[in-house]
Amino acid sequence: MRTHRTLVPAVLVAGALAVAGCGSDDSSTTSTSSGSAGTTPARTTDHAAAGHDTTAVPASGGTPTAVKGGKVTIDASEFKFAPTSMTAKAGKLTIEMNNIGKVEHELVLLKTTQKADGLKVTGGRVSEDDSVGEVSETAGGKAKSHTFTLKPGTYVYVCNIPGHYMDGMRGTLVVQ
Ligand SMILES: [Cu+2]
Repeated sequence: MRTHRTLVPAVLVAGALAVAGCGSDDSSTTSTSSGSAGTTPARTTDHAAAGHDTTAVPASGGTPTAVKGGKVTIDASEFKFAPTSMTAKAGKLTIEMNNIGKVEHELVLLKTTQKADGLKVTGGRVSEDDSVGEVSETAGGKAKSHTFTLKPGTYVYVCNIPGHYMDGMRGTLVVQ
């Protein structure tokens, strides 16, 4: 299963970069597309060659935000977090979730080596067995904080309100 799983994030990263307007070199590719998906590993290297830093980009895409001072604000909305990838130092980290959306969101932090977009979904939610804490459900327009004590490793943060993870509410945190 592992060899199969590695292919998917590569394609997703390529797609995410294209959506983010990373260069204009992709504009003509759709004209020859005949619907056979998943054949574009070359596109990732094109972006790397164009000077975009793809080496440290997790599956969720974007350049990791380096958290300084042990505190970070993550914006939540329908249906995403911003930023979607972060790095932080081990120890205490206060995450303020600022719900700039209209519906309720939460932020559950999971210590896992799985990719942010690779968690198993059951009934619209992911398992919280690996949870190290959470910013609990917060209404639209409100903010709430939680202070975590984090060991080095990789973490994924999700909104685990049914359906929200699948709709894109996930991100990656690397603790050093
Ligand atoms: Cu949500």
